[in-house]
Amino acid sequence: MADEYPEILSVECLRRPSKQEYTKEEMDQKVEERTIDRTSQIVLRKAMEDGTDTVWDRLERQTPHCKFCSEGVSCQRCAMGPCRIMGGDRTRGVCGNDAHLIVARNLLDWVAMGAAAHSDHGRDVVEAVLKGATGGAPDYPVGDVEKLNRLAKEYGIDTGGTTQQTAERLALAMLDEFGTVRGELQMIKRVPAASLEVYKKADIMPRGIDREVVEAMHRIHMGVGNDPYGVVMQGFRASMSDGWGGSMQAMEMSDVLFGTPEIKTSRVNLGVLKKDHVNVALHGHNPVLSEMLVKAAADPDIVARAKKVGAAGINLVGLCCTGNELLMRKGVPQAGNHLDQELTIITGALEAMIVDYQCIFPSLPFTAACYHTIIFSTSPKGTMAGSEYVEVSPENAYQQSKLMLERAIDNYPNRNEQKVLIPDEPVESMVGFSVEAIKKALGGSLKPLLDAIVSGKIRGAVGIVGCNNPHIRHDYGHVELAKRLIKRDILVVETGCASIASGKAGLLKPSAIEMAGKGLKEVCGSLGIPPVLHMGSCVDNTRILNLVAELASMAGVRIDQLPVAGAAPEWYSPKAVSIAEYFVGTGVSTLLGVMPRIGGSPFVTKMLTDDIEHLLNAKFWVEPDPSKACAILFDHIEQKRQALGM
Ligand code: BF8
Repeated sequence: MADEYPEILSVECLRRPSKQEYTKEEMDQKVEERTIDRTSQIVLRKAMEDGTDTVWDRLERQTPHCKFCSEGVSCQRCAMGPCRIMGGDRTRGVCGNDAHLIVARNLLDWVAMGAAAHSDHGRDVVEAVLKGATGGAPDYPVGDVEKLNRLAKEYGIDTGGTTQQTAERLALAMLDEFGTVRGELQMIKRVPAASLEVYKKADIMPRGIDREVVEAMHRIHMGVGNDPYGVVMQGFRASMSDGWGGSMQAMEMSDVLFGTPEIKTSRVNLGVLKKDHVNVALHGHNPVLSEMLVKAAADPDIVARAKKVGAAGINLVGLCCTGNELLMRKGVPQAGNHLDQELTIITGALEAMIVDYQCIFPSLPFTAACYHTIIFSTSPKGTMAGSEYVEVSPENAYQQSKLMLERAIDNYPNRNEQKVLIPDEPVESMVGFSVEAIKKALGGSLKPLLDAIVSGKIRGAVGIVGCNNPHIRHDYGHVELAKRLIKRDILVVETGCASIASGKAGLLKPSAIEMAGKGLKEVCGSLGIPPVLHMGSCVDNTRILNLVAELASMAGVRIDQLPVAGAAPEWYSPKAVSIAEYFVGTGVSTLLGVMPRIGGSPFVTKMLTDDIEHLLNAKFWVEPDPSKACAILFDHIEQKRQALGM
């Protein structure tokens, strides 16, 4: 068996194919075209000179893409096909489905995938709380008792006994929501009653987290969901089970375990790596692992071992969303976002990268083989060919974390100084804007923010969220949109890779108010905060849901009446599709910078960008140009203001 897969089992350096040679001029041009971040440019240039393959090189080799796949009209859902809708006499697949149904099913598949990923992450966090409370995982005590009690009250749980008893009851109540027989989720009731009515009328109230994902999978099976409208609508309901269920549980229970984020300052970009330290990058999503690594890195045995090999210490840095979680709570510096994951290795200064799951390139062990980096995979769900597997669970996380850090330290002498390039000057960033932290900054409530919006000093707010996608110049979509919005006095709140893009571009510094319009500058300047607020990881998009729910309740209006919008300028992931759908489902119209694969169906495209507004009072736009995107969002916000008589 092993002989059949030699290329998988031998972990060899992933080189750019020799036919894909770049001249010096081409390298200069490509570096500029591929990313706007200065430190990413420096290391990308090194990658090209080293001949190491990157995501951009692979995209180039995959281009041009299949038109049928890009428009969503290829179907691989059963063994009678595969089919493509090509026009002429081929307007239906073998089973008789047309372009609209194929597009709708493919879209629902993506939403379900994204909702499942977020929610399964949520389940892992809740299980860690449960194990911490019942003695199985003593390294996970409750870190925020106040939040625990607040949530318990919301779930109607008695807080009379010990903290552990409350945590156990709350965790069980949340786990019950994955397959509940009660038929409704608890936290969606945070929205104003009038918004709830809209969801009920549209029939997108989620009945259970697993249930909606399973039903989505059922509906896309051949011969079940045979009506594109019904198939698309199930996507909204599945995404709502993510936003108001799985992701919200992940966010709230991570706060319960590790503390609710508070405002703090840290540093961002590839320059956070240190020449004289053992550098270890934490990549993935779940803080259950990364928080333990932070704890283990402070263990005196570990520190002493690092010194013994001649290093000044251990330097933990974050990547992607687990990095965002650590940045928010612990101020751990962030090396970069999605398209920086390979570059972090290519600096030649990384002793180890420790991953759990989601958004991790399967090629990383092969990139690492060009340098000296060890890739550790840790989750049974996220095993990875070519990595070193160290299984981590809440029961053994501390010991396993120490073990991986020891291996990283022992790898420090293998660093080849000739191959090292660490760009200098990380950018200072103010982070940690949980809703609780925003309230604290405002003196205890969101009222001053609402007043500033009503008075017009702040015209409204936009949540810029989501990924990087090599189809878009790295960070360009996020940064250019954010700059334009703040100039027009629109407050920007950010999560995920978008927020890291802003950090690298200096938009998370309080001094960035100089780029803002007069009113926003005045409000943020008086508070000493930046005009772009870092609200965390992708599951922390639920903090944005809570923010709009509270603002709407305070104003006595529905969420869809607020002068707010969402934007995902560089999205790539099915998780982002689920987020976008629960934003729109909740009542927050959302702009996408990358066209989803729905272009092959005029019906589905019109439904999402137009007709759905009659049902949900919110819709999608697709616009890759930041200038035009800003104009769309600004007009939308002004229309909402006008409708409210502001
Ligand atoms: O969950 S923003 S690239 S890292 S999917 Fe992934 Fe997108 Fe980054 Fe986090 Ni979210």
